This record gives sequence, structure tokens and C-alpha cells, in this order.
Amino acid sequence: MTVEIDVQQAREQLVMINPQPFNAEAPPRALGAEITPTREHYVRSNFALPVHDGTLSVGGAVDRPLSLTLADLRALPAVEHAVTLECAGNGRLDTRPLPTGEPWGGYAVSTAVWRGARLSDVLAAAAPRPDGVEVCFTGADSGSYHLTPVLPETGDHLTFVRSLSLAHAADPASEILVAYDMNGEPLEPDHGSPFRLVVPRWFAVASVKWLRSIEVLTRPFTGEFQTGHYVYEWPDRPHEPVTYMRVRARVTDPAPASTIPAGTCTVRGKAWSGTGPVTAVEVSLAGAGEWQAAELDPPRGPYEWQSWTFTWDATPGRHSLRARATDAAGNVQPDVPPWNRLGYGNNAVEVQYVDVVGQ
Ligand SMILES: Nc1nc2c(c(=O)[nH]1)N[C@H]1C(S)=C(S)[C@@H](COP(=O)(O)O)O[C@H]1N2
Ligand SMILES: [Mo]
Repeated sequence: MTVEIDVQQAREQLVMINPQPFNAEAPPRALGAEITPTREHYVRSNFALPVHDGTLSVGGAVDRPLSLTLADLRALPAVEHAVTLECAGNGRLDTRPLPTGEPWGGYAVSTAVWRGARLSDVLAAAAPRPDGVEVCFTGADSGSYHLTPVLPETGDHLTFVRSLSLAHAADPASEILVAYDMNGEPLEPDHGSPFRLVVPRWFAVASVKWLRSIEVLTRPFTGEFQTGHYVYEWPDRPHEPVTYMRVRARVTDPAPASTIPAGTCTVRGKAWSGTGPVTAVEVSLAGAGEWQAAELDPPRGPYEWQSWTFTWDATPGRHSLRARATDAAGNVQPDVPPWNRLGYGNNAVEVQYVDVVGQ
């Protein structure tokens, strides 16, 4: 009972978009801060909150299968990183034609400080065998999931399972965490307690919550959340799995459709990319191609969003405001991203207007 009350309290500051399973966006103000307070961090869960038995099994193609507790994980060397997590469905509402799926606006993105053990250390302790190719991660959550047609092997009852290549998972430089603390506190139920994966740079679907088991596989994993959902289904070319977050800038100030006084206005926002860092943000206050450079803060860490500002001498009238980011790999936000059936990875340049009044 008290657990339920705590969960309710943890959800109060979010913008709920689905009560069951609970899915909610961060409140718009949360994008203003460098680190998102835990209770303002968006939540995306495919199933109801699960019960977790407190153990993590590591097995499959390994020489030393393990069963770890939270205390065992805490006893391993700890790593801490601020990591921006964004849902691959963020921005789906602005996709045309509108696909099915949770109607995320633009606030399924947040940045928390995650602390945990390195996945590479956990795997090394279990000693993967040389014929391992992938590692799959199973969450404690499962439930009915409406798919047409219904899958022959599982019916409509699915468990949340994702995989990564063994090379990515076992590389210490990937800095993938089995995280147990978020912003200095033990994980909250909605964010995957008692421990979860945090995969920097990747769309957050890879960051499996309520982690129950890690299994080294000798062939690629083909579960629903790997090959059915979280795949870019392009109409005109081979499908591709959702991997890295796409380069994106958001305006946090002024708010969309706001009215502000004429004079100097500091336009502010955030920018991030999974293939980053972000190297430039440009702002436009008119249509067509009039872009001007914004001031971009250097990254504070390798896996977190960057802040930017633009000083604008706002004159009376309605102005169209846009921001556009470019990353170190040369990726730049498109005006219209290529459509895909499930509406993932919409990183189109957003257009908002601002009404300026006075002299
Ligand atoms: N076990 C499990 N892990 C999961 C999910 C899930 O449904 N079950 N959702 C994923 C998706 S799609 C996202 S966007 C992130 C959201 O993490 P958050 O709720 O902590 O923001 O968790 C990922 N990990
Ligand atoms: Mo997601």
C-alpha cells in the first residue's frame, strides 16, 4: 500500500499520457535544467510495474554463470555519468501521416546522473565464451501486448527483452552501466528498481529497466522488441533497428506560442545527439534559409545534452522561431525526417511562433 502511495507521489509532477502502463512526459520546465530531477524525468514502460526478486542472473554462453544481488553490484567498481535518455517515439505526434503508438509530444527526453557497475565488468566476471555474438537483457516486466497478427510462439503475452552485440556490451569504453542509483538515490520503481541498464548515446529502449537476466547468445536475438518494434520500417528501403539518438535541438525559452515584450530576448534551449557531441546550433526567426549561429556550451560530459543561447532583438509582430543542431559526425536536423511506419526518431526542426508586443 505505501509502495503504491510512493509511486503515485513520484508521478505527480509528470504530464501523464497513459495511466496503464504508466507513460508520462517531463514537464516542459524540466528541459531547462542541466540535470532533470528524478520526479520530472519522463517515464516510458511497455507493461505494468513488475515485482523484481532482487537478483540478476548472468548466464548463457559463459564459463562462470553468476547470480548477483544489489550488494554484489555495489561491491564492483562504481561509475557515474550524466546520461541523456530519449524515447525513440519522442516527437511522434508531429509525424505525418500520424503512426500508431504512444502520442509523445516533445518531452520524452531527460538527463539524470546514473551510478552503477560497468556492464563490461559484470560480463568479464562471467567469462563469455568465444562463440558468443550477442547479449540479451530481460526485464522483470511482462504482459499482454496487442500485435496483429498474434505471434505464434508467445500469443499476446510478451516480456521486455532487448539485445546488444557482445562487442558493444563487453567493451569498457561503451560505459554501459548496470545502474542502481539515479541522481544520488536508489532507483525509483518507475525507472527500473532495483537495477537497470543505461546505454549511453542510444535511444532509451536499449536501457532495460528491472533487469533480471543477462544472457550471452551464440546467435542474434529476434524478439518482438528487437525486430518487431523499435525498428525503422522505411517504405522504400530495408528496415533498420533503432540505435543512436538522432541530433536534435529544442527551444526551452520562450515557450511555444508565448507573447513577450519587444527588446532583447535570450532564446535558450538544449541540443543532443547520440553521434555527438553537438558542434553547432543555429537559430532562424524567419522562413526560408536565414540561419544565425547560437552560442553553444561545450559538453559537460560525453553523454549529456548541451545548453545553447541566442540573443535576439525582438521587434513587434509574430516571428517564426526555429533551432537546428549539427553534430560532430556531420548529421544535421532535417526539416522533414523520412517517414517510418511506427514513427521513431523524429528529429525534424521544430517550428514555433512568438508574438512580440510593444515598441
Ligand atoms: N524492462 C523494461 N525496460 C525498458 C522499457 C520497458 O518497457 N521495460 N522501456 C524502454 C523505453 S522504450 C524507454 S524510452 C526507457 C524509458 O526509461 P525511463 O522510464 O526511466 O525514462 O526505458 C526502456 N527500458
Ligand atoms: Mo522509448
